[in-house]
Amino acid sequence: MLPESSIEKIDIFVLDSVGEAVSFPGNSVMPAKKSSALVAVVMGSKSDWETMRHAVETLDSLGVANEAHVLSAHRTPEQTTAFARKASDRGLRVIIAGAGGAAHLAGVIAAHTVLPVLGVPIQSKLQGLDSLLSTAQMPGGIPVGTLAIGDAGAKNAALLAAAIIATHDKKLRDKLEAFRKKQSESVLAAKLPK
Ligand code: RP5
Repeated sequence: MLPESSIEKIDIFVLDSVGEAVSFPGNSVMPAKKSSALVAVVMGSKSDWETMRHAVETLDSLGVANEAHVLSAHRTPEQTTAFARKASDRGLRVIIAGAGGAAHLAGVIAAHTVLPVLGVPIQSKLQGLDSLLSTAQMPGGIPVGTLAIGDAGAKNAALLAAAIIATHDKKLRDKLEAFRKKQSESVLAAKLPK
C-alpha cells in the first residue's frame, strides 16, 4: 500500500496532467481523502462520458451518493492503482469502471481492491466486442461483474451497484422496488399504432 503522502502527490499529478478532462458536471474532480460517495464511476477517457453518464444519472435518480473520474489503466497506471487501493478506506462500497477497446480498467482496479467492481464495455470501433471481451474475460481469482455494452450496461451497472448497497439499506431497496414497479407500469401502458 502506498503511504498517504504518495497518494496526495499522485492526486496533484492527475490534476496537472489531465486538467479539465477530469472535471464533470456535478462531480468531484479528484478523490478527497474521505468520500461521502458510496459508488465511484470511473472511465478510461472523457470520450466515455456520453455512455457513463447513464450510470451517474441512474445513481443520482436513486439518491445514491457517487463520484466520477477519468482514470486510465494505460495512460495513468499509477493513479489508477492508487485510486483502487484507497477506495475502500475512502468509504466507497462499489466501483463502476467503463472502458473501451483494450479495456483493462475494470480488471486493473479489481486487482487492487476487494470492493465489488462492475465493468461497462464501451462501444468501440469493433462495436464494443473488444471492450466486452477485455472486461469480461478475467482470469479466475479477480472478478469483474461485466454488464452489457454501452448505455444499457452503464445504466444496469448503476442499478446493480444500488442493489448491492440495498442489501443493507431498506430505504434504497424500497426505491429499487418502486423503480421496477414504475417500469412495469410503463411497459403495460404502451400504446401500439394498431
Ligand atoms: C479507452 O480508450 C477509453 O476507455 C476509451 O473508450 C478509448 C478511447 O479513448 P480516447 O482515445 O477517446 O481517449 O482507454
